[in-house]
Amino acid sequence: TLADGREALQCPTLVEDDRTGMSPETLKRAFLDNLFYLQGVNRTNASPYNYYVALAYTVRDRLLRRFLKSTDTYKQEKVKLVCYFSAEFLMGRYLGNNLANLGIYDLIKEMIEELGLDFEEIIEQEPDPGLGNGGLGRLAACFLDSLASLEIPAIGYGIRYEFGIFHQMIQDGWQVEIPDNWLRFGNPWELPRPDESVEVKLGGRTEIYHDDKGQERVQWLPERRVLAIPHDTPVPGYKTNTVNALRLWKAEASESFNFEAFNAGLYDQSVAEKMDAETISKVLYPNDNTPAGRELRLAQQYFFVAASLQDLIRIHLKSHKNLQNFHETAAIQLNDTHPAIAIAELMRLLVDENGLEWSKAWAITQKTFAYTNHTLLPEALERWSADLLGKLLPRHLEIIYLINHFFLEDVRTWFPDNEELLGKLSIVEEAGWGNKQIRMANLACVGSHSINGVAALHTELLQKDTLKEFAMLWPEKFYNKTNGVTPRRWILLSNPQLSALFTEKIGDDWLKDLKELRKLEQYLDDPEFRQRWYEIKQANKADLAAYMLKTRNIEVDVNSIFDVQVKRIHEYKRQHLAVLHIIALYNRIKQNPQIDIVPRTFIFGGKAAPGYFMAKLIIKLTNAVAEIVNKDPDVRGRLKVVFLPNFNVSLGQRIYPAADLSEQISTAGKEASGTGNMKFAMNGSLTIGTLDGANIEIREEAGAENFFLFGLTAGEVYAKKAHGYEPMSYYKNNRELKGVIDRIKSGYFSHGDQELFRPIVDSLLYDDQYMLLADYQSYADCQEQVSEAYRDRDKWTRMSILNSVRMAKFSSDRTIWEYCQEIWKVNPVKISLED
Ligand code: GPK
Repeated sequence: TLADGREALQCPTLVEDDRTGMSPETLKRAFLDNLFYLQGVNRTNASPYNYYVALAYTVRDRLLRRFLKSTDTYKQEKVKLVCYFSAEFLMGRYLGNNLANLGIYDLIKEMIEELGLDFEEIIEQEPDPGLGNGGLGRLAACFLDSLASLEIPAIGYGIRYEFGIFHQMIQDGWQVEIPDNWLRFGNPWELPRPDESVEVKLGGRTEIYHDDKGQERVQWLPERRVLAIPHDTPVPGYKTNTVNALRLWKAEASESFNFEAFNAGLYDQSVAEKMDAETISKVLYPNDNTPAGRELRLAQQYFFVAASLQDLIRIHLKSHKNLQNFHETAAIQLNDTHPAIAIAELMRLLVDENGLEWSKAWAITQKTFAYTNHTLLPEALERWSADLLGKLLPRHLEIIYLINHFFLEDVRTWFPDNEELLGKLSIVEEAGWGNKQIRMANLACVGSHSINGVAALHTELLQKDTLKEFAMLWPEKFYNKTNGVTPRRWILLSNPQLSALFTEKIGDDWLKDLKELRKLEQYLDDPEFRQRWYEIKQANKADLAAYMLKTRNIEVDVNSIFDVQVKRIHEYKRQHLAVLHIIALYNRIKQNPQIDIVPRTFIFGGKAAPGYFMAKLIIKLTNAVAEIVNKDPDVRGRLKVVFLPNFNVSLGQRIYPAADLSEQISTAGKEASGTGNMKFAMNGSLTIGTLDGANIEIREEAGAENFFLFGLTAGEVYAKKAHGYEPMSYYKNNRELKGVIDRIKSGYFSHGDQELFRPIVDSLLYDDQYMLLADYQSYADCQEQVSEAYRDRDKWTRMSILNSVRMAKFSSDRTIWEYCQEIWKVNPVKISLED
């Protein structure tokens, strides 16, 4: 009998469900079961990776009920879904985050350790899913965490790249790129949903025809079709029942892939076409703040957008009879212009495929979309040549011309005889010789009800400069939404010791409401609290020091200032300004080996776009300076320079908690917001920065006295350029600066080669687009203030505490709440687990 069976198996009469139970015994049993039955290994031969997979499935099982409940509730209650359209989602590892958000991190850690296993090692088996380049992709990931944590029905739509951002190695000081084959061993977090696949058309031509009512209409006769297969990854909120989906599309050849060719014996041709289709989701373009301009990139953009809109229309039509109120089902946020082709695609779906009248379709489209701009760099604004766009998407090109036609007609009635204005607003740029360019930012502005920047200064400059004609036309469409980051990943997960201190003093409400941290200001004058604060920072520095020793074989002093700049390598971000300062300190020591200098460890990390020559040369320069400085006996360990290869989300989690000083030194007016700046400050780093992006707001929140400010303002940069900036005069008039540049020029860092770094030297002396020389002295002086402040440990610790506890504004929960109230007009929906 059953009872006997239970006895024989020594099961208790009430067996907890192995897939949902949360008791330590059940979790342990589930974990070992997943090791044995899913992977065919046991305790004697399992690898750390096997343990990771077993744990991942144990955790995924515990997400699924909430996941399905969330989806069902959204369907039943016909909620408005926030749809975040993004070509990038830089999610970082899931395991630790999912454990933390489920509230079982400590429980699982204990269970693993009871089995005699190394929890940290298991966490690190997971490949870091790098489906993004930098800030823009990571922002999308922080937003998904906040949406779920705030119980907002939402879905992230993007591309399931088979290869994410390349793995960076440093060889002989140069960046070397290695393909990131992150799916090689499978991905336990994703659920493929082949039954919800859709077809995406590409190429071909259009044709006019007459419908049953004799109406003239247009149809698209595509040249090829690819299948889009959704893969869902559950995204749990922090201690809520809400689990939203990240739905990423994989491209495959259509079922019917060239059957004719196949039957005609052209087997190789049909296989080639299959490979062609799969190419679309093969690899992430590794560009940040510069468009790639390649046909395949446009195909990627259209592919995921077309699949996502079909998905949303399917969802809508399940509970509505037609598409008249589509905008009540989906609030679509365009993460930059990468998905902006969605505007033309929705028009095509409504007009061509669903027979709506143009004006009606246009009203729905504008009510559906909202556009976020992420950059002021003019060269970073996406433009597609009309020829290229028309070849891949012939119908969309026609629709864009029509949108532009009706739009410019309106503008003409509002502002007669203003050809210049028309030229600026036009979606189509006439670049001469019949060479037309489609301006995606203009398309995004015209097709959206909301246009937002990502920090106060950025939004102001968009309105005054980059998009000023649109701001004049539609001031009410413009919003500022200062970026934020999730405190779950960027404090709780990355800095467990600091988190424990927070929770010990004020409870754990801060994880859902970061304003709570303000309560810690009461401990500012408590020497014991400051001591613990200091010790936590030192412990985090020791961890990073051990990592640097292990990975780079460089020994550093944990009592030195950990001076850190981690972000994509770009001239506007000015990593080379920090390098100039290092060389200045080096020169001071060489001139006076006895000089009293506060010891510093300069830590750099970041990837350069593979085709960006100057960025790669800046990496080489940094490593060349490191090589000389680190081994010079005169320096005697007072300065160390470390370039940490392959900066990614996981490495960020190690670095931010260990930093004393956060370098946010972009030319004012160039960095839209920055988000690393926020992660550093939350973890108690002090910032040295310009009045750029969100730095301005960080300084406002922390207090000007707790921030190291230097450099020209955006207005001053602009004025200086207007009056004819001459970098050479700074070189000639500043002895220290001259000494620094001459040192590079002389070949001192390049084994005597005076050519290697000439492009950097020449660009500084003869052009200096980003005004490093103009800002140099102010930066060097400010760094002296940093050193003096660090000499006074108590003072430094107080400043560190105040920075950290005053960062509530930069929780992405605040950012997302503002989007919800002002742009998307959505509210939380509670998910009940009762049946
Ligand atoms: C902006 F334009 C772009 C881009 O292509 N990639 C990217 O990461 C960044 N960004 C900005 O450079 C940051 O200032 C900003 O904080 C981030 O987007 C998120 O808004």
